[in-house]
Amino acid sequence: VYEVHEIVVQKIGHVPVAKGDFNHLPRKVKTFVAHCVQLCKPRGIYICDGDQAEADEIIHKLLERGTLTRLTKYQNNYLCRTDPADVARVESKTFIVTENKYDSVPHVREGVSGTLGAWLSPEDTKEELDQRFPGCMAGRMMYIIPFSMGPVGSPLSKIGVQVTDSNYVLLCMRTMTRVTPRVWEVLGDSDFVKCIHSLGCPRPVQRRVKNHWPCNPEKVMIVHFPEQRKIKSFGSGYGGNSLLGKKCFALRIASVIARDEGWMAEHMLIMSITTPKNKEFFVAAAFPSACGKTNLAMLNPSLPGFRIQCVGDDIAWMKFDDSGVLHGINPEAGFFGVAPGTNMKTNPNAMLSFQANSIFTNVAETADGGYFWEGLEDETPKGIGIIDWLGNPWHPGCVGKAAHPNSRFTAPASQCPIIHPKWEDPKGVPISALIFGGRRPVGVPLVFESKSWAHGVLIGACVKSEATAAAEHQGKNIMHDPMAMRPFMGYNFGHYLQHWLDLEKPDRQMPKIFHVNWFRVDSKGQFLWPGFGDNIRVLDWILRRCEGDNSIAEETPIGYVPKKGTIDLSGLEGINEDELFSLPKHYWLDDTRESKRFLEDQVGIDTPSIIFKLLDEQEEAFNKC
Ligand code: GTP
Ligand code: SPV
Ligand code: MN
Repeated sequence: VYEVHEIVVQKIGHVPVAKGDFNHLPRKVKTFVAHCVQLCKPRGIYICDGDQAEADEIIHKLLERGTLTRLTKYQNNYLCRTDPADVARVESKTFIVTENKYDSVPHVREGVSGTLGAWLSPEDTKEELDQRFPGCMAGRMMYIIPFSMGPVGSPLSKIGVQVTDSNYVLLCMRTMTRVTPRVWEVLGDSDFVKCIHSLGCPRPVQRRVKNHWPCNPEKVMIVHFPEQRKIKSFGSGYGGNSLLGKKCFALRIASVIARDEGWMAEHMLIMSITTPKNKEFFVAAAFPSACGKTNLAMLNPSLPGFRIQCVGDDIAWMKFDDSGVLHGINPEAGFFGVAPGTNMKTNPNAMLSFQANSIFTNVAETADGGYFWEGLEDETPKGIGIIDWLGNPWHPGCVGKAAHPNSRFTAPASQCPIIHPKWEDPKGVPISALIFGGRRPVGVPLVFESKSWAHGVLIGACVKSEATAAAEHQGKNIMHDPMAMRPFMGYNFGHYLQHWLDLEKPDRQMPKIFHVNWFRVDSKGQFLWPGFGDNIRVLDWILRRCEGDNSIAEETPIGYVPKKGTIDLSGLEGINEDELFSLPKHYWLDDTRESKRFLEDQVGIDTPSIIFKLLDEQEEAFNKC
């Protein structure tokens, strides 16, 4: 025990400890930090405690430097404009490193380039990292961040330690994870996930820093060592590249831990729906990046009598308990949500979550100290001056967008008006249904249900979506994004499908599996479904199926679809049910064959045979139609 006010003068080698007590860190953490210091050569180390004074100090520094601007319209809200070259995840520079290649990625067909994760050999990785990390923090502070994914001390939670030379990253990690010295106590002598992040801009800087946002886009590299439970990220300060608790740990590393320990780490929201009969259900849903998870998780229902509460909006860790019920937690503590499109009509609960203590990255700014992005036109004073995400004057009708399409808000989940009282329950919440979805402009009905657990795994494996701005992909092409996990797989996707299949056991209550599509369009390109709050109508049908109502569904080759008139459309006008639910035979024959080709090409011999069998059955059934 040491006095809070005692000045601890410590050094690791020649590097001074600017804050915290190195000697009181758990032994394995000391070894890890000493290794990072030796490698990265920072000017000092700063052991974070997660308290408010720390946040105030960091914010003050970032304001002074110009990385953050205060948004004076709200309480403790800030705008950050990044280097325009550092705005999204960089999938092409993200790798999994294992001794055996096929532990990381499937056997891809010869001549085809793999899309389900990228493997790098330990030798090549070492060569690449040796060109980046030595001395990479020269002249910068190294922050040591203790964090818990999931409630501190919950049996479902996991601990990580991130070192970073970015205080913006520290600020966001404080919101997105639980940063507290209690983590050191819970950790003791156990192992933790080692996270090393650097902006890749040692001082004196070699490249011109834009927007007070040091980064190194030419040398970005994000590597995962699942066997060593270690992550190294270089060159980017942006979200999924730098907040290592999120996609790197909670999905890529955790999916491997989950396979080893018999649970699931998924790119899923978790929400609760209470029906007018006062019955509560929890569901988890997986949509690819920027396809509607945050919006669904906080939905404002348009049908009377329903109540929605949010548990999480991006990642779910789920495990079957002793009585065979799947329980899920949200391992995160905040929302890192897509800003454009968010407004009081589409997602009032998100809007209310970020009125204070939030950070806005790459949005536009109004002259009265507010945020602005596409979708806020009706909620922004007319004619007010606007500065776009690049720092230039902007007005409606300008060529470019005001906010970057992947601009984001970072807000504490505790501020969400509909956060579930059990969102931090260490046991998690019981999951009744799993829902997949994506942006599918043609062919795919509003909702359908799998015929079995295995068939649901097939539906997940066939998830496709129009590309979005969350990563570096361009254009409107439809990409496969199986289980909404394509960019987040930590191991061989074929083995992952087998893991899902193996989860089914006779003594378990397997959740029902569904697929939804809010994005089908008519011949003029207009959405056929209003979406957002009206998605409650689809959830209502899903829950009636979970309760065993067999009168509302009919079997088709792709699974069960709603019988006509069984989705509550009361109060909605002009819904073209026939078009919304049609299953064009030729579209689906092509789609089934294309999915089969995709799995043959991308997953090859690693594909569980039942998956091909079910696809063949689907093709045969359509041929008979
Ligand atoms: P990540 O944070 O990248 O994982 O994204 P997400 O899956 O949480 O997506 P989010 O809810 O942020 O939505 C992304 C975009 O889709 C936003 O621009 C939304 O306005 C839009 N969107 C969400 N739900 C709907 C819907 O039901 N209908 C339509 N048309 N658009 C939607
Ligand atoms: C996603 O792309 O799915 C996100 C944003 O949630 S990021 O954290 O950058 O991955
Ligand atoms: Mn996401």
